Amino acid sequence: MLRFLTAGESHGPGLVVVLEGLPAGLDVDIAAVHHQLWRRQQGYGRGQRMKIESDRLDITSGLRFGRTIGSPVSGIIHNRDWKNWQKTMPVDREAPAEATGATRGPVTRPRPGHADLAGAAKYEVSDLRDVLERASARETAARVAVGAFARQLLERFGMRVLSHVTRIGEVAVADASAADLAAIASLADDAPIRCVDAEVEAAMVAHIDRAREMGDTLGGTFEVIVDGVPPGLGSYVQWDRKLDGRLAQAVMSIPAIKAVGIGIGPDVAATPGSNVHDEILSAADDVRDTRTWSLRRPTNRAGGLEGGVTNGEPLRVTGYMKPIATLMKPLRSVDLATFDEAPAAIERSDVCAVPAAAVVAEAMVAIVLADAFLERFGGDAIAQIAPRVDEARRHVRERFQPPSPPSA
Ligand code: EPS
Repeated sequence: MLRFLTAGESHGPGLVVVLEGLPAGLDVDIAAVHHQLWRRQQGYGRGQRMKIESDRLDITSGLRFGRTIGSPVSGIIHNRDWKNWQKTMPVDREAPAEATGATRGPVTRPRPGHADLAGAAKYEVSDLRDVLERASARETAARVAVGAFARQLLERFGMRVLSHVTRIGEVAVADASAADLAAIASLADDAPIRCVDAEVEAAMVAHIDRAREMGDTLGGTFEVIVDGVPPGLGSYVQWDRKLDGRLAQAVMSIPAIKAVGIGIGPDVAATPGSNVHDEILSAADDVRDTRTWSLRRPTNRAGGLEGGVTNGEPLRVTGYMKPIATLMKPLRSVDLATFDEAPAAIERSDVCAVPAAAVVAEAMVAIVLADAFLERFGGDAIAQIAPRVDEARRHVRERFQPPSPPSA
């Protein structure tokens, strides 16, 4: 329903996005798109590049008077750093006479953990820059721009996308799944790590400082949460329609993400069923939320998905990020020009980008969820979708409630 492409090299002129499938009639807050791009640039542990960039999406189509018109939304995020790379990254055989920046020699020592070596084997290039420019996580800025539109569609229908960082290297919050939504929602966007526990956050910052001093890098984990999700998105009837699988693919596709968990994630393997599955209780005796069904779940270890279908509980998706592959104290590698053993190349880089990855994962989750939402309720225009959503809500509310007492 919703599809997008991105293009662009890390040190080229910019990143281009094309997003197709947004219904017409969605009021878009363009400042909010820029705000998401800004959020991705925050976080303790980022390197010098983020001081150069100030990402904004220059929108070229799809909107008129701030509203979607059903046509593809497209735009470009200009790389401010481009002015320093015009002689290294020209598109033509020779850089134009007016090109600025340094002329850099070829990169020949692949970094263990980066796409350098595998990419060189695949595309048969001798300068690893041809690989690393596109493999760079700079591309995630484009995904955040796309995600910002998906997120506004979800918000229009009462969903809210949040995230928080739960581990940096050895330092972790005690129980990530216990963090409450209000605390996560109130995290400041410019907090150093965006962790709900201030003491743990201070220890995370110190951990990153130590890693930087050692010339090392750190990974970690983050959780993305979406509340207000209607039950019934995704499906169990075919493998590629299971929403947990689609979310895992989307989050795993973010550079450096090596595992994805839904709800309590990998802990399910070591925990008995009685402590994994979330009981289903009647909400009849509780203060009932009249907007939804008369059922409640005392726990949400399943992370809002059962059978690959949303179950009305908040969606909880955890991403596990490996440490960044560029080490200032490099690992051993081989110079592919001479075949001598040599330390891996050092490219300017970040020490830790877990807080940024959390923002990127919010975008990817929003895109997948918006796609599943449009599958269920989709139409060409917001005006067609809104009554379908209302009707489904009413149906769920009426279908799942205690039978009325027999009339006398
Ligand atoms: C990256 C290396 C660094 C990061 C970059 C990802 O860039 P540079 O080589 O220009 O210093 O800053 O991330 C971004 C530019 C970004 O926008 O997130 C890499 O090798 O993946």
